[in-house]
Order: sequence, then C-alpha cells, then structure tokens
Amino acid sequence: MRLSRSFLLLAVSVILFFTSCKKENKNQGSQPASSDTTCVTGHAVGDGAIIRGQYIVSYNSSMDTRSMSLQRIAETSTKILENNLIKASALQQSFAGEPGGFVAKLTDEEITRLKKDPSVGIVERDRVIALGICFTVTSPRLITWSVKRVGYGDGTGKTAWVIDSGIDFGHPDLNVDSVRSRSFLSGNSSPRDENGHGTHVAGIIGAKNNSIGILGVASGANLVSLRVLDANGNGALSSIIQALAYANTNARAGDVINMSLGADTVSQILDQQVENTAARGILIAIAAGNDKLPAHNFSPGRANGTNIYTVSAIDSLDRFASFSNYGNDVVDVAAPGVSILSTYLNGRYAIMSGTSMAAPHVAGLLLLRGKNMSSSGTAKNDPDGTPDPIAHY
Ligand SMILES: [Ca+2]
Ligand SMILES: [Ca+2]
Ligand SMILES: [Ca+2]
Repeated sequence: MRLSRSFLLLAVSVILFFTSCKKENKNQGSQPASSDTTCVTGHAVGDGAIIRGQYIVSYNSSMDTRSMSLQRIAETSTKILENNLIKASALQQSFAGEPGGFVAKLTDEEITRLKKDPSVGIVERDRVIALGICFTVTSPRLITWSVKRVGYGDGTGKTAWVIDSGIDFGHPDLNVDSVRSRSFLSGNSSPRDENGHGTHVAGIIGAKNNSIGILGVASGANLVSLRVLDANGNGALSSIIQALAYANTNARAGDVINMSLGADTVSQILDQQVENTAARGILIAIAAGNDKLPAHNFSPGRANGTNIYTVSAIDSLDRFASFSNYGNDVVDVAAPGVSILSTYLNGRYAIMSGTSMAAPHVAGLLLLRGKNMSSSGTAKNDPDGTPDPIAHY
C-alpha cells in the first residue's frame, strides 16, 4: 500500500514546496506505516521563485509600529515612498509586528533610494512559497500512535494560531475560532482551507475529545486560522510575515503559534518577527523542513531563542525521518512526522508525512505544558550525531 507523505517546508526564500501525489482510498485501513520511503517528496514547481518586482521592506527597528493601526502604518509607508520619489500606487500591503513594514512594487533605482532612508530597516525580495503535499484519505481512529507517543491532555480554553493553508471551519472534530481567523492571501479574504494541509496540522494540535475521529494533543483547543497558502499550497513570503505580525499584536503570552512551513532560503525580516514575537511570551513551534539538510539554511526554522521550538521528525519506531532537516544549532526537539493520521478537508481524515506534522505535536504540548514540556527518549540515527530529544508531555 502506498502511503502518503506530505511535507511542508518553509523556506525563507518564499517558496514552499510539496510533492504532489494525492490518493483517496476510502476503504483503506488506518494502520500507520513505519516506513517513510513511499511517496517520495520533491520540490513543488515554483518553490522559491522570485516574485518579480515585489519587495518586503521593514521599518528601522527603532520605529514602534506594534501598536499602530494598519491604516496608520499604510499612511507611514506611503509617506516613506513619497519621500523617496516613489508613487503611492507601488504600495501593496502593510504590516505591524516587530519589525513592521510594507510590501511594494519597486524598481532597482527606487530600492537604492529606499535603502538610504534612515526609517527603512531591511529590503528583501518577495518569493513564492509552494508546498508539495502527498496524502492518503483514510478512516479515523480515536487515539493515534503519534498522539499516544507524545502524550495528550485537555486543551479547552487554550489558543493556537495556525499559519498555514487555512482550516476546514465545518469540520466536526475541530474547534475553529472564526472571529480571529484571517486570510493574508492577496485577492482571497477567506481563511477557510482549500488545500488540506492546514486542517491536518490543526487536528494534530487540537482535535476534539468526542466520540468521533481522532484526539488532538491538546484536545478542544481554540484553533485560529491564519491563511497564507492557497488551494494549491502556494503563497508568498510576505504573507507569512503579515500573518506573524497579526499574531504578534493579537496573541497573548501562553498562546502558541504553529508554523509548518518555510522558505527555501533565509529571511532576516521573518526571523526577526519570530524572535520578537516569542520574546513576548508567545510560544512558537516551527517545522525544521524536509530537505535532508542543515535546518540553519532555512527561515523561520533557523530562528533561535527562548520560546522558539524548531522540530525535526521521527517515525513510529523513534527513527529519525529520512526527509527531515537536522542540526542542533537550531533544532530543539523531535516529534512524530511519518504517516500521521489527522483531520482533512470536508470533515474527513487523512495520513500525511513531513516535519509539518511534527511541529503541531509540539505546539499541542506547548499549549498544555508551556516551558515545562518534557521529553522521552531520543531520535535513533539522528544524522548530525546529537540525538534530538523526543517531545513528551
Ligand atoms: Ca475527536
Ligand atoms: Ca532553536
Ligand atoms: Ca540532532
């Protein structure tokens, strides 16, 4: 039986990739596969590609934009553009957070002028993020091997912010916070999932303790959808930065942000947003990525600091997943990420693989335990020679 493996990597270069191999088999059993060699992952077409002419501009860190309204930030951005003889129509989006900034269409000459402006921090190219997803739709079972492995508890009243492809708002096994959910996709204001990846991640964190489906690590938690990936698993680096900025100003200390995605390069603006948000007491679980490479090559997994947990993947036998990124200069902990059963679009359930699935196990534990999250055992055959501790309640 061929099983899926989906993986999401967040590359800082603003490209996410997924493999594409969709299978739906309603009669399939729900036994987890111990192998991660089926359904080989690959880079999705377009992942990491430059979005021509589009740039992310952060304000100088001395500018306090965190408490400013988006309207006010947009006015400030427009003023910066005008001061540098750039037409206001260049402005695409603005964001608060730490650092705040904006997304704009710019020429090389305009960038040169902007970089000299003391109110500007960093100017980065915007990039495509594309996920390769591979999954098998299957039948549910109440307590999956992976949730049993890390431990679980009651997440009622706790909040996880899921930066991903959205969440299936109608799924009977999920408690979605529709009021605070947002889309950061340009031209699409719905935070509902049309891809399946975000719904799968959300279920691992907080599927309800009821008579159906599965049990999440922190069952019943409030799940906020911050949508940055479209139906095909594609998005932009600038959307991830905007979503994080929104969470920075709306989440509370003790809340958890899950980032099962990444760029295929480094983004200083994204890393700064992660580090400054975590410094506010908001806990952040981040997928290490699925490139079989050092995790320090990619944002936001490379971001380090208190309250930041970069997560590698293991299988049901505690073996380090063949696809997982590694390196304890940035990786903090391992969690199950091979053949993981969770919620899927339209009230269904599916099996996916990737560090994308490992991070939300840690997100659930962080909701329950915060900094007191423990570990149990270590990853076997960890390629960097320092076995990662396996996250546990
Ligand atoms: Ca359930
Ligand atoms: Ca780290
Ligand atoms: Ca390691």
